[in-house]
Amino acid sequence: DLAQIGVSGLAVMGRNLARNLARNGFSVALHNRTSARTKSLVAEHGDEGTFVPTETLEEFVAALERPRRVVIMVKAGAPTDAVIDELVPLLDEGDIVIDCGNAHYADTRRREADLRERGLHFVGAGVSGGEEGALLGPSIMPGGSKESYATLGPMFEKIAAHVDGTPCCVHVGPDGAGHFVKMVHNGIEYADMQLIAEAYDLLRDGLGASAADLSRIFAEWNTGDLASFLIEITAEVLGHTDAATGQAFVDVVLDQAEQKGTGRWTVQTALDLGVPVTGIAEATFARALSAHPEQRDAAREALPGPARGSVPVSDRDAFVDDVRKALYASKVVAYAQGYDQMAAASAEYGWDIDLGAMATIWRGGCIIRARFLDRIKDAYAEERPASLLVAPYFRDAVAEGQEAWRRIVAHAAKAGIPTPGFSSALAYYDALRADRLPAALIQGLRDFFGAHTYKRVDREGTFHTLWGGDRAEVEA
Ligand code: NBP
Repeated sequence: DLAQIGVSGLAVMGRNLARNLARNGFSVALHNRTSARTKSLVAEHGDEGTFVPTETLEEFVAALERPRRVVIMVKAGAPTDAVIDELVPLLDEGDIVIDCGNAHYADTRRREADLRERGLHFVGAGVSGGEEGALLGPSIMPGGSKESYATLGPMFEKIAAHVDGTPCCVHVGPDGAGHFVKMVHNGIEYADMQLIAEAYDLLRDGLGASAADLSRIFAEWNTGDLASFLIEITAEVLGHTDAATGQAFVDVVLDQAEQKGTGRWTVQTALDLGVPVTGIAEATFARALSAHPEQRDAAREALPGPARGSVPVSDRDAFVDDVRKALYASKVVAYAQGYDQMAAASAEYGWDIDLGAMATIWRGGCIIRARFLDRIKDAYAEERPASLLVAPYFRDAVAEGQEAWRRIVAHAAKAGIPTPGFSSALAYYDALRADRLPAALIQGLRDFFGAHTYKRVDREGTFHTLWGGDRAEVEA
């Protein structure tokens, strides 16, 4: 019997995705560059469903029913191209190649165009949820043609996470739309984690709470508006004790954050689209700053400033609550910016992304799954708001928390605790709501040194002042 779908690339993600498909009743052909992974999967989990192990790509392709559905789950970049190049000559018109790795959306656009020319469908599908999600139900963000989704969608919707009976999988849009949205998801994940880390820092050093106290505080927060996977696992990580030393685990971990690049891609792309994603950018830069130990050593010696925790907190409970509100407000800003970026890309590439549906499919399976995504879904249910921040629910929630937010940012500045996420989010909020921005002065300066011209508030037209002469204004 021919298999309904094939998976090539059986490291942690591919292996679990293949098992998830098999457990849901689909027959799965298996392939990996080195066949040891294929063999161990069948040896350890062969009883979970119908697997068809193969050793060569030729065998793999021959094992699949047509049109073939071939999932590639290998390292992003050159390895993905290597597998596609080897695979394509073996396929027939109408077959579907699905890249479930973390590809850059521009690569996906290139591959999709290339395969389309050869009569094949190429689907770049974002898959979130890590190892466990792949096995038990990830959030899946497939791009590619509508036609390919018609055959693929029902399978993916079945293996995806479900929330209130709704699958966390939807056709995002053509070509690279799925991988774009996955990239922004990861960018928001960076921002979310940075904000959580700042809340931790403020409470740990600003208030002097222990890691165990903080574990309880985060567990408590996880019962309210902030309820989310990341807050839940923050409580877990902070509550963990290092077996070797008996210290809090968080205290024995080197404070240098690593990154695999999706945050950076999100920011690079946002710069090109002209969308301010300050929350994601600050989060990406904060990781970069942490990862320069020599510079930090030199600065620790040389730069004066207040000692952490030197600003007293009079009401501890009120301070904890203020931090919670600041975290929530900053998080809304980070999401608002990420949604703006998806909207801008959708317009730029003609993807017609349903932004409310993105919130729906992020409610389960993925790393940023959170209670408040339901509210985002609602915010996009009717007319698209100019910003998530002006959607009534979020407008009110942020307004309610803004006094606390301002107190916390001021406290952090006085106490020398860096809060790039909280502070930049507040600056964004204030800039967005400003009557007038100092951009007027910037335009004046640009006109002075470069004759870049300006517009006026009181008249149509484009103007230039003769700065080097009599300073008369001329129409440009
Ligand atoms: P890795 O990203 O570690 O890739 C390992 C797989 O790539 C193995 O199957 C390996 O084959 C294969 N491979 C490589 Br490397 N070079 C190859 C080549 N030239 N030709 C053929 N196969 C090649 O695996 P992963 O952690 O399972 O992730 C898979 C994808 O899923 C990645 O794109 C990743 O970014 C994405 N992703 C990962 C997570 C996560 O939590 N880990 C979450 C979401 C998405 P071999 O066995 O023969 O060496």
